[in-house]
Amino acid sequence: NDLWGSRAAAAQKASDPRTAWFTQDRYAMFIHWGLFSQAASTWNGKKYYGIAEWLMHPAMAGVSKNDYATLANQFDPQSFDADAWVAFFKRAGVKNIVITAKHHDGFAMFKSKVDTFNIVDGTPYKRDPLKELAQACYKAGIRFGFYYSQYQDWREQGSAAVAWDDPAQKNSFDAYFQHKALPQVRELLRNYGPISVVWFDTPGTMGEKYSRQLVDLVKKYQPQALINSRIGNGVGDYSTYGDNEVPRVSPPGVWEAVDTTNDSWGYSVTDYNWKSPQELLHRLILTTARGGTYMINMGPRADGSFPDIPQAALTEVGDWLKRNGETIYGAQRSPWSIAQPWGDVTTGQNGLYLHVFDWPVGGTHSVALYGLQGKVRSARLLDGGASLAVTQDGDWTRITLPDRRPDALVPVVALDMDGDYRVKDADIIAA
Ligand code: H57
Repeated sequence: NDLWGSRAAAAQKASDPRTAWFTQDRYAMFIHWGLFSQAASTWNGKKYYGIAEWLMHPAMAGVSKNDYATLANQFDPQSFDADAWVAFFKRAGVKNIVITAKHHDGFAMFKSKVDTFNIVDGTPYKRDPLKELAQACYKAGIRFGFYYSQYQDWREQGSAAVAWDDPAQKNSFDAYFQHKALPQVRELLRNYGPISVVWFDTPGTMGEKYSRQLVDLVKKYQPQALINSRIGNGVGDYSTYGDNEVPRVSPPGVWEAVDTTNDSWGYSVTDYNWKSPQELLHRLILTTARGGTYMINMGPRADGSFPDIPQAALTEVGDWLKRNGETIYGAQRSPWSIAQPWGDVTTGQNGLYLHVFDWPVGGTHSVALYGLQGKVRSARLLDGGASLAVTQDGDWTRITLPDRRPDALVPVVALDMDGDYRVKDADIIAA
């Protein structure tokens, strides 16, 4: 069972020029928004503690599809404001977004002629938020992509590995796929302007011919759009790692880490395990340092507003990026394939950026690099500019830091170099 989709095939596509923006931009936002946001991990007054968008599943509340559909009667996101969302994306410093057009619950957050179980035809709201958001993103220069659950659709009997209503009503996967999945993806590709990414999820046992049909559709209407590896069967353009997984060793090819701001993806009243601003920034840096693109998820409330804690956290990361963005946007992976004991490294136009997560306390305040072959011309604090002493002695390069840790969420040391970033042992950080 190929839970996350084949990653290996995407490695060969590293030089595909269509992926250039994706590896330049480095930072994207994922939005999980749907009927599950309305339930927010509760059902009939009882609280559930799994991921909110899985509420319907028997592993959580096990809600029948008819009961679940009653959520649509109340779904009325009057606080949704596409321009306000986009202003937040800008402030957060993301360059691309991916929003759930249809999650496993089968509810379309866009106007669909294929199935009335959609936000325009099935709720009091009657507006198409994806249309408004796509337009607002386009105006502001934010790329727009969508998530579509191609394999699991718990509305459609038989399309998921699990079906808990009436097994007698089971449709075949093929019927669901031809009559709902393909035509809905076609609607999304035709009616929302330029699409940056088509993000599929958990292909499970879906056959290769289905993956190929989806690729053909994307190529026909949006040839520039990138497809993630969770389309299954190795036909995607880039590799998506596991949910909340930042790889420890630099992977080959074009890839992405996908993370939540807490543990749930959809808005949940039971999940307060928010990552701190610093933790989020560390994970963005660790991903960039391994050569990947980082996509961070937010789950808006059903009314279209964002919860305060992750919104504030992502704003802080955005403020850091305003002052230090050159270490992320357009930056390349670290010459080392793993992180340093004190933080991590990215490669810029003129040298290396050392992101110091753990400021040394006591002794000589220094960070050390093992095995760097090229000459370091000078070192300075990136934000503030104070120049720092550097020594290079055999295998060790040492930079002396000020005693007092700068106030930044993550202080950065910029090393000015001549372009020689060879290291003696890329996967060894200390002798
Ligand atoms: O959309 C988000 C994320 C991007 N991928 C989706 C998730 O909803 C798939 C997550 N699947 C993880 C998984 C594996 C086994 C079952 C869920 C709650 C209760 C039981 C489960 C989850 Fe399990």
